[in-house]
Amino acid sequence: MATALKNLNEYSKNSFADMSEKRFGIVVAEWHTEITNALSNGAIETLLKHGVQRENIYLNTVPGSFELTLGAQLIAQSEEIDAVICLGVVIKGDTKHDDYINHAVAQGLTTVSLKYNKPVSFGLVTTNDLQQALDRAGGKHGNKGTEAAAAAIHMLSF
Ligand code: RBF
Repeated sequence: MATALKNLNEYSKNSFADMSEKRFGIVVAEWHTEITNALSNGAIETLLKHGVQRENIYLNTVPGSFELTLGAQLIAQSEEIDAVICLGVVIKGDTKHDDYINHAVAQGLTTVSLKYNKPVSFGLVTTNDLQQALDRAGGKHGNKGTEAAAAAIHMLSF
């Protein structure tokens, strides 16, 4: 569904469980850092807003979005961590690299989530250009980092 039609920033927080003892790993890709930093800030703000303690948020970086899967797995395997939030931006170029990366990450994060029975949020912004990415990192289409954090909280309340 298009972001313009559905924006998880509008979620209701009433039905979420107590997050004060939950531990979150955030994995952020280092490509397009002006955008991934905004996603990461959105995710952290959302966790704090829902009562997560600052010391229970573990921020890690990976070189690019392709590495989000291994980053997620290394964190998810820790018994201390309740949920993983993965953030990255892949912008379409002249070649099909975006397709390969995006599909690999979608499949990889699904696998990690099911393997460890933990929420692993897919906060990968996949766009045609930089402006579309900015629009989704605190711009007119909200912040996908916020949404990824909200999705993790939602699933921990499942
Ligand atoms: N990583 C990203 O996070 N976003 C990108 O837009 C992106 N574009 C790439 C384009 C090409 C042609 C290649 C080869 C890699 C790109 N990567 C990108 C990096 C990728 O996720 C990964 O870090 C590297 O391929 C090393 O495994």
